[in-house]
Amino acid sequence: MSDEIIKVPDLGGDGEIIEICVSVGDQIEAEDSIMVVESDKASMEVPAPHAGTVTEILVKLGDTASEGSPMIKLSTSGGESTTAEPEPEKSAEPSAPEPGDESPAPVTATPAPTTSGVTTVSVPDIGSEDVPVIEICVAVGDSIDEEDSLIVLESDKATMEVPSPHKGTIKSITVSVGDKLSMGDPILEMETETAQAAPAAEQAVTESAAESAATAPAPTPVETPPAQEDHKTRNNKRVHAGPAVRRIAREFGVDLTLLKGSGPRGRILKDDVQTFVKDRLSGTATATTGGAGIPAVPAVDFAKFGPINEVPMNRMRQLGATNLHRSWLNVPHVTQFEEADITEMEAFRKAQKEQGVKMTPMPFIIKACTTALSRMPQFNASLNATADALVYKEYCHIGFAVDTPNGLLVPVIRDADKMGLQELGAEMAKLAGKAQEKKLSPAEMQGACFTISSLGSVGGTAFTPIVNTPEVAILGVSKASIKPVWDGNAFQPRLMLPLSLSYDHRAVNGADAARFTTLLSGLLGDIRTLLL
Ligand code: CAO
Repeated sequence: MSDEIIKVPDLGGDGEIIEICVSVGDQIEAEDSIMVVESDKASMEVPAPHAGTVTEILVKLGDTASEGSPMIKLSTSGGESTTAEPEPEKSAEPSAPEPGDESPAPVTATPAPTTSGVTTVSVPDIGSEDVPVIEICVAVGDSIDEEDSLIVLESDKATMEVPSPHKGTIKSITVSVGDKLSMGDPILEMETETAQAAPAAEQAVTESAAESAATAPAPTPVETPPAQEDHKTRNNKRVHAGPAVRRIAREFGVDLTLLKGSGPRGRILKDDVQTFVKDRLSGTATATTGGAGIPAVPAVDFAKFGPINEVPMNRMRQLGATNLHRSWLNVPHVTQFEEADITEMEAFRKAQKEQGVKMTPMPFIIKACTTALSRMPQFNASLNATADALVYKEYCHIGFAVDTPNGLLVPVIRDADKMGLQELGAEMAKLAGKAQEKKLSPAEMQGACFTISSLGSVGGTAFTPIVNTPEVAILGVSKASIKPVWDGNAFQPRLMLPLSLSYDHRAVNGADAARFTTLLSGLLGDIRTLLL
């Protein structure tokens, strides 16, 4: 471990420190913002060059940040004590990029005067090519002040606001969200209120920009910003916030125009966004909510209560979570419980095993389900899209839940009703193996009519599975155990298999559900009936 002094990099000029984003003791990652520096023209975030622990803060709010002045001490495990010179994550400031710099250069929109009083504003030197537009901050007709943000660009490394070089009115916008821009690309045309001479601090107009201004592009329709922002609101209140704050706001879906900045000159700080979110969440929890009417779960800072380790969910888990949540919210679930006496089935299974045929209870359960589905077709159905008709299926594909290290997968056995027990066992083993190896194709996970989720090899006496919508029912299977069952004369030790049938009560009524589980229980209780 060694302490490293992180110094202010070349910011293209001096600036005032308006925000310190770290505290002593913070463990930060490479690229995390250390502080925000604001000059006359722009605000810039200065990212950390390495991961480490902040051991000392060598600046305070209001200090002037100049190139080479120390910012913080960072304890790193690398053992190197050389001073790092991180490139700033910029929002808008003229400066040439360092050679080999992966971060884009600070930006200032480049104005190009035209004879008509209309100025084409082009992308300045941003140090990277093809940087996507993630936000358009103005609309045609907006009256804007000099330095108001026009667009926000986001590369792998940095988010950059491109501020207006002039006060004026937007005549046309030539870019859309998602467009990839490079230096010199026209952004918009604006009618300026004064002469269009570029301010001294701005970079010279590039030749390409000047040429594009000469043949100003035709106006294009304004892209609606992703969050359906109210342009009127935006017109009345320009947003003064750095890229990191904008990023957080985007992540939380916060419209920055609704916030009052507590920073210098009304600048919106991270704290403002956090406070806004907290207020909204606590408000939501008590108020009658609109929309789906579901109160949000308040965000909890678990680190306040002890050490934590946050691990992102992989994409498969996230998709699974979305599907389960959607089903749970949309489907009125009821679960019907039943037990099947599988004593005889188990004896048969064991006898098969002794002859070298390995078979778990699952193929029997699948077979019993396909038989029950053929006798009660209301379970082999789905609601149509408008939930006012039932779609009966004349095929019988059975999904079964497989627990994998990457999450729950549900492969589908096609035409399971046409298979014998051994074939079902083999097909199940093949698909379960593919699931474990992440080799299932999308087609192998689609088209199920009914799903079985077996926790029988794990344990438990019952559970309430979530219907795999648009199917109308799912069978949960728990661990079989020996129970005393009264035979009319005495208690007999019988192997009882717990069954839990969750169903969509819009499509299936309770009596039918009880009939279905009773039928299943009977089929499993006497497997000869599966042959009928
Ligand atoms: N009762 C008692 N024992 C059972 C049983 C039950 N209901 N079900 C299985 N067993 C036994 C099997 O017989 C086997 O023992 P033997 O080797 O002595 O025969 C043992 O448990 C292991 O079975 P298995 O898990 O290898 O095979 P399976 O056919 O029962 O299940 C599969 C296959 C893919 C369904 C299973 O591996 C799996 O992934 N289950 C988890 C599904 C899941 O996560 N569901 C929850 C979804 S909701 O979050």
